[in-house]
Amino acid sequence: MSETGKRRTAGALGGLIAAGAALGLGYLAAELSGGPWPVDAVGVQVIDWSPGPVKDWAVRELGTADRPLLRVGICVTLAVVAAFAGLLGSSEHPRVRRSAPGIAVLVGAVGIVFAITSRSATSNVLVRLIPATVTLIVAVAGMYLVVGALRHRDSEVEPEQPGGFDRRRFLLTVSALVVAGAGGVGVSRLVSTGTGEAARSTFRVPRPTEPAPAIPAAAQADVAGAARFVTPNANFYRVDTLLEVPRIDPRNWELRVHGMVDHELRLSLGDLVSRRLIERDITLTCVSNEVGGPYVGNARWIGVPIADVLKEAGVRAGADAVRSTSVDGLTIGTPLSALTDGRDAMFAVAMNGEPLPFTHGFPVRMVVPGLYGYVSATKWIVDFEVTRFQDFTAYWTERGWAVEAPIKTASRIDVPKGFATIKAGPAVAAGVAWAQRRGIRKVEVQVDDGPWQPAQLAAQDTVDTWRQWIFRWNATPGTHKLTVRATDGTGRLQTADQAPPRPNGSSGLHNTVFMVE
Ligand SMILES: Nc1nc2c(c(=O)[nH]1)N[C@H]1C(S)=C(S)[C@@H](COP(=O)(O)O)O[C@H]1N2
Ligand SMILES: [Mo]
Repeated sequence: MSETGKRRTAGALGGLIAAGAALGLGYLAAELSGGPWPVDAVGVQVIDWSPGPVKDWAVRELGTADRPLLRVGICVTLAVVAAFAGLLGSSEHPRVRRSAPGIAVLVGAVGIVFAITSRSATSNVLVRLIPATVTLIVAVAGMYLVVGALRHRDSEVEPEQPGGFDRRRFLLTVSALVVAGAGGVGVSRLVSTGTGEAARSTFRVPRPTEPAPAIPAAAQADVAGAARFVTPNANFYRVDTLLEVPRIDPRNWELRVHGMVDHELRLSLGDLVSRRLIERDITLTCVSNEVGGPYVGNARWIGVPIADVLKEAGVRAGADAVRSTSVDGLTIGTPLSALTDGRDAMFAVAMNGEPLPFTHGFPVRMVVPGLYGYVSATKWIVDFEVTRFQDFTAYWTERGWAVEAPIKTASRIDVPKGFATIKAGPAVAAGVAWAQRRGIRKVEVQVDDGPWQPAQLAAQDTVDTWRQWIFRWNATPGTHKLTVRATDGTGRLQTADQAPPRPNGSSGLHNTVFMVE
């Protein structure tokens, strides 16, 4: 490779490394300040701008991997731009060279704009600016250093190599940048578990005033590969629209209850949990769940009945909805009737005996039995406004999802999995069925195109939880199919009509095809 070629390669590499250092130190600044990492600020804006079909595709094809992939996509884009800037920075022409830090300024400025405008866990603009500003400064400074190290020094250092550059200085510069960037990420890993967890652990799970009855032992279907009746927090599905996870300090949290009420309330976490607390098993389901999909989970929650708080605030005549807002500004609209009709709608503070995990809404989220999460389960809630549906639109309804969305009766086969191979002879299938608020009365399974046969039902915990089922049959060699359907507690059979998740939840029957040997 010619000296010029080497310098160009070094330039591209140096640009990449300068960008990496900027992102690494920006990440540390985000961790320390609580402001958004600029990559996440851009990512959240991309999420908000994505047309419905794109988002549907991402949820369907990428599942929960969509978030890391979005980050990777943005970083790869930045890497290309940074390498290009570095390449320009290796030019012999001073004016071209200067465009390298110029590009860093431009890209950094974009980061600053998104840090201010996009949804994020902090509303304080100054805090929002910190990580983006650090990123910009490091990016520009890094580019300057790289460009400086690449300026060719024909006569002085290596006169015998025209077009060459000071390799020692370049190596020192990029090494320093690598150490800075990697150090930033490394240190932020250390402090992230520390600071966040310390704040979360200041909150002790309160004793429920009304403990839930013990879960019947027979509610758990003991079949290898079937879902656990209670979903462990670590395995609980997560659906939201942020890349960073808000880590609210419980000491600073406050819930504002206002709108069409007689008395506005401002509740600290202490105020909230000093009220009557109920403990309930409730199964959450996401409207984006495809037939047979994983976005459903069952947990034991402790919280304050929302009806109690509404009563205290005094709901004015004419209200029919609540608009709740999470710390990042995302809004959810819930029918007032679902919060006052006697079901166990709550401001939840505990999930399976622990404070809510950060990913599931710490310190407080809503849980409303019978409604899909996007119209009821506001995580990181900070604002609760009693209002009318005609007076607002919520985040998801602005994106083509239904305003009201009760959960549809559904059933799922967990074993045998699709494309599994099982042994011929007596075989066992198992799964779950749910119809929150109505309960499950019957589950039936069809082998190939045979008759519908009743499955054995595990004990029902409550009408708000899913119910497990087991089905035994004699498997004969070959490729076979099982199909499942449920009947809810009102006697209504689950519909076989296929519907996609949008606008108000998928429907259709789940089946699995597998091999018997
Ligand atoms: N703040 C906030 N709350 C939210 C969401 C969100 O994007 N932001 N997503 C909702 C959706 S669509 C669902 S299905 C549930 C999922 O709750 P989980 O992530 O705890 O399982 O949270 C709901 N609450
Ligand atoms: Mo959802």
